[in-house]
Amino acid sequence: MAQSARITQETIEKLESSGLSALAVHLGSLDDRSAHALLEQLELFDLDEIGLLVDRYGNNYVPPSASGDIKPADCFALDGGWDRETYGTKGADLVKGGKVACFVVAGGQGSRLGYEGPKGCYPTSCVRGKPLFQLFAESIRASELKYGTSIPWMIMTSPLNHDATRAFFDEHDHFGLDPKHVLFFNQGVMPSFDKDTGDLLLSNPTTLATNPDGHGGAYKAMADSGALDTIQAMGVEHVSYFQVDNPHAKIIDPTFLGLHAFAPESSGQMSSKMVAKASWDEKVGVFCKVNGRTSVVEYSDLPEALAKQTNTDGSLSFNAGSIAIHAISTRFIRDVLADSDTALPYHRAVKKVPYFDTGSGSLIDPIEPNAIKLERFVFDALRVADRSIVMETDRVEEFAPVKNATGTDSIESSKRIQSERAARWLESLGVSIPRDAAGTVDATIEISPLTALGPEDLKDTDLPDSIEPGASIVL
Ligand code: UD2
Repeated sequence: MAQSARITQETIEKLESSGLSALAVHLGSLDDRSAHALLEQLELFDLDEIGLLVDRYGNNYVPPSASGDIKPADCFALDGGWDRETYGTKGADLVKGGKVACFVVAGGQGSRLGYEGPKGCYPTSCVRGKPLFQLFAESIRASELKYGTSIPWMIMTSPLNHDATRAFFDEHDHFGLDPKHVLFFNQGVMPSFDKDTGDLLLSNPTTLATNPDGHGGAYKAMADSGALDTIQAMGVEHVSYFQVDNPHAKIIDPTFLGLHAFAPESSGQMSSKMVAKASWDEKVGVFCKVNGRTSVVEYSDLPEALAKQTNTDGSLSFNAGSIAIHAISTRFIRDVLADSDTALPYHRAVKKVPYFDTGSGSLIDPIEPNAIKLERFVFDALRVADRSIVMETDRVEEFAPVKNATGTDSIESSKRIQSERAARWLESLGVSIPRDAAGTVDATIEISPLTALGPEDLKDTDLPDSIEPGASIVL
């Protein structure tokens, strides 16, 4: 087949020099239109960089050892010793001054939940089954009313769910938010490649197999989409970052924002929240000081001996679990982008990726993991911040993740935590709550974010004196 005029010798040589010769041969076998379609995709990538990444993360890959001096990170503890009130006031002033935007990473699918749509569309609230996106939108709306300001919300999607996510918000009229202040953008993708040969995989004869580039792709996606320029033009200086799978994330938290931006211990670049780990092997990243720098060491990378290490009182030494809640200055986002190769190394995952086999001309659904996927992690940037602080928060208050269909971090466990938090808010105001012998709430209680963002917002609400066992109530 005559080669397409567009497949110049230069393209072939570039592919071959990047170690992608199998792709060069395949391109040569395609007709013009097909070759053009595949070339268009290839031109989205820096093939030299891809060739280097394939070489580094393919057969020659050397796993990074959790090397260096690893110590537990310092944290601003829940039980105080620091001036929560002053930082809360300063943080509230930031919000009132329009200097804070929210940002949710929502590129993941709900597949671990057995739900095929965007995770944010998943019915989650414990009585009404409000979707995650609605709970966040109502929290933002309530915060706008509470602080008398507009709060822009960035939503990072992935090619897997971008259109469905946008359609969902259109269908629900942005849940009462001003559409001009809800900024959707797609994260980037990376080519998946064969773990043995390093060849880029195809999902069909004219399409590269790609994977979302990780929540660490958020920095580049914010900039490339123009969303970062937009929020900075609105006067935003700090971004409140959270994950779509946590309905309890306190996405406008003046105390955290004030500590992040004004504590002398903080450089105001990137700060984090933590909860005390439930167990040494809880599947959360752990805040550490690595060679003196605040870092998150993912649970899979923390040596078991350190994860199990205890203090003299028996508590875990490395007990600061990351719940993926951060405050990030817009200036720091620019700094990370300027130095992303250092700030955001790729992480390698070996996965099963169905692919088009150019030899046999058939689609292969591999039985064993056959491909390398590369992604970046948002928290790797912590190490390039000058002084990054970690604030402890309460697990029930701020961590009710929905990741799995059953068991740990499931919709069931999240609903139990939702009722527990609502019960604690009501008990703090004198409402009698039924609890079983184990102390678990014997009712299902949902408090809408539009009713209260915290117990302090219920002081003027008409509350029942008590709740009947087994009741299901919404406030
Ligand atoms: C993450 C953290 C873990 C802990 C836990 C808290 C990592 C690697 N681990 O575990 O340390 O903080 O959360 O719940 O992050 N996402 C995107 N685009 C992507 C990949 C992920 O938007 O390309 C989003 C995804 O929608 C989800 C979040 O990032 O909301 C975390 O995704 P994950 O499933 O990779 O991480 P997980 O939950 O295992």
